[in-house]
Amino acid sequence: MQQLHTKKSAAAFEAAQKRMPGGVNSPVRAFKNVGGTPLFIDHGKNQHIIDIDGNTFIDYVLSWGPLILGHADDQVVADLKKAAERGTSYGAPTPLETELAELVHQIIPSIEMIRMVSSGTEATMSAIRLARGYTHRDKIVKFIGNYHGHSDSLLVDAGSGMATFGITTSPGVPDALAYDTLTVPYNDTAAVKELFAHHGDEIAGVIVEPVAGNMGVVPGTQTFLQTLRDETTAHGALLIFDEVMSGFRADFHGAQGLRGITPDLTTLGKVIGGGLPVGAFGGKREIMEAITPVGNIYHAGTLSGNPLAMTGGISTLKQLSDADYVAMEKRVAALTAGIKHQADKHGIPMTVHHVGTMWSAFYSEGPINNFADVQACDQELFEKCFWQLLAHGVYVAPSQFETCFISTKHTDEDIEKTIEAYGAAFAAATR
Ligand code: KE4
Repeated sequence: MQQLHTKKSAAAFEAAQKRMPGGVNSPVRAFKNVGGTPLFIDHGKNQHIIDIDGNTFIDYVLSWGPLILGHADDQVVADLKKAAERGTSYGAPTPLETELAELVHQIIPSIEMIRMVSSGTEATMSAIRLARGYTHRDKIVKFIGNYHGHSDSLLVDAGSGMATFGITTSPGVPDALAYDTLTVPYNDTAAVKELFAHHGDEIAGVIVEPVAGNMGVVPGTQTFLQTLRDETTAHGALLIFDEVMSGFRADFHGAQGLRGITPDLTTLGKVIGGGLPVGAFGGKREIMEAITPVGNIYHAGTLSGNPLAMTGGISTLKQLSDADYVAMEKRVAALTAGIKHQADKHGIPMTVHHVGTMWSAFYSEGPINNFADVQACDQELFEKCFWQLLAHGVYVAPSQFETCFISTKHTDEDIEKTIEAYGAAFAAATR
């Protein structure tokens, strides 16, 4: 167990709060859900991050998903250095954008055509506009506990940082806009059928995390996802799989590859940029060609597809193979089984979920099938164990409503160390 020194982080946090709301540039980093001082990071390498007080951690947050090759992967860094020396952005097309577009299509074939953007929020915001413009309808459907970024229409009954702060619909979203966002409990097939029976011909699109990651990992059931596919097809609405997180994470070929269900549109982010700001939306050619400049549904972006960000994505995706996922999934299975074993040993209520390279430890007997189930988890126990894990050199997501990940750089030894850390955390929490 390392003595957690946070003196420098505390001073850095003090200074940061003077100039940035909450001292952060994204709320979940402020550790509000677990209290205490957020750790300010000095650098990372492979599966480790080192904070400015010199504490070293096995990192399972991995920048909320993007770093599937771990921090500062040698090849990615080398490729980025070369790209930066040639220029970082031209505001003009480059062959690199086509190269990444082709790579994505090979891995996720439903994405016949794609538009690069600079964040997951921009990807989902644009996909919603496309669905509304393409169908000439206004209503969209999302699911309680799903988070699709912070564009107004989607900040209704959202998960992730929204759930962490208990504000599921943000002030500032006009009622008129929220009115056109219909929300349904996740995995509630009957409620989906009911909604379509009453509003089917008003619905432009349904956006869903096919494997939810913004209330912790909660997989969409096959029946639920198939019902979304059937109902949207029957009523002329578009099915949008928000795979910003699950893309290249739930499976190399996305949750759509795992479930064998083809959406009309897919949104991507995180891994597709390899740690640089990249998002994307794409899908059927006839739908995507409704986007400017071919069609008249507007989308634009100064840094969309810039060569530096494209290089981050290309360098990352080119190094990944199905074999990598087999190895990572084996480690995630061993890790979550070990956590569950330790919890049972110490009488801690625990439900573990894992899909591909995504995993969550819910402090609850379970079952965990939707947002309400996650809200019922033992928050106090989560918080206690979170700090104990840090003291034992393990950095997990600082909120029960977030997902943990793994990289190709995590080793069997890391898994063993993490399971031991959980055992020590559970022992301390029950003393
Ligand atoms: P960004 O705008 O943060 O790049 O992507 C928004 C987004 C869209 N869709 C899904 C399924 C997502 O998970 C996200 C962002 N995920 C959160 C993690 N829960 C980002 C972390 C943060 O907000 O700081």
